[in-house]
Amino acid sequence: MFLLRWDNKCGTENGDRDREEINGLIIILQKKIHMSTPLVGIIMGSESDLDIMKGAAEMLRQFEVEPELTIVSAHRTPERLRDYAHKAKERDIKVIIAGAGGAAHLPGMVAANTILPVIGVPVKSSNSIDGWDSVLSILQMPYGVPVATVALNGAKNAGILAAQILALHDTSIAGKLEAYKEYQDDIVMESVKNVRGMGFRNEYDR
Ligand code: RP5
Repeated sequence: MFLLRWDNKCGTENGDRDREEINGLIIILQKKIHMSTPLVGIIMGSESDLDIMKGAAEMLRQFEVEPELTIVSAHRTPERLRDYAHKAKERDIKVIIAGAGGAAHLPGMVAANTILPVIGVPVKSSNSIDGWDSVLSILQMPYGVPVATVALNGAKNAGILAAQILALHDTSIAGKLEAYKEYQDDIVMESVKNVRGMGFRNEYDR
């Protein structure tokens, strides 16, 4: 529709004004499209990780960051892994959250193939030895290829950490993180009141 109006009026005074208007609209649309491209990529080795990994997406949504989320398996889809990691930066992803269980090489291999920060989430999966296998696989990255590892099943913290990284250049996300900290403070103070109400002595909060 824009182009039709543009074509019809080209060369006239009105046409010049319309063209400026249209160029302005195009810039706004481009900015909107840019804003809506995902800034955080959440990937996991298997659909069986989703129950845990969706926690990262839920947390990011609290800060009004809509991430993308998909399955990328290091050992079942090694080419997809390389491709995802290589293209992430040019796709404007700023942080990758990667979760896996068992011999969890996904976060490390993604980190090996991109300069973006990678947050690793060890998942306690069905094939796991109490989660230690994935904790150590993700945590103990050799020198040169870091993966910021959160706790076992700590996808929610991965979401918060990703938001904190984005907040370095986004005051709106930073504001939401501040509010989240205050909310956590309020929750604890509510518990302090509850516990006190149960008759326990507390001289500190007198
Ligand atoms: C890992 O193996 C996955 O990340 C998952 O945690 C675990 C089990 O995968 P499935 O056998 O359930 O697909 O690669």
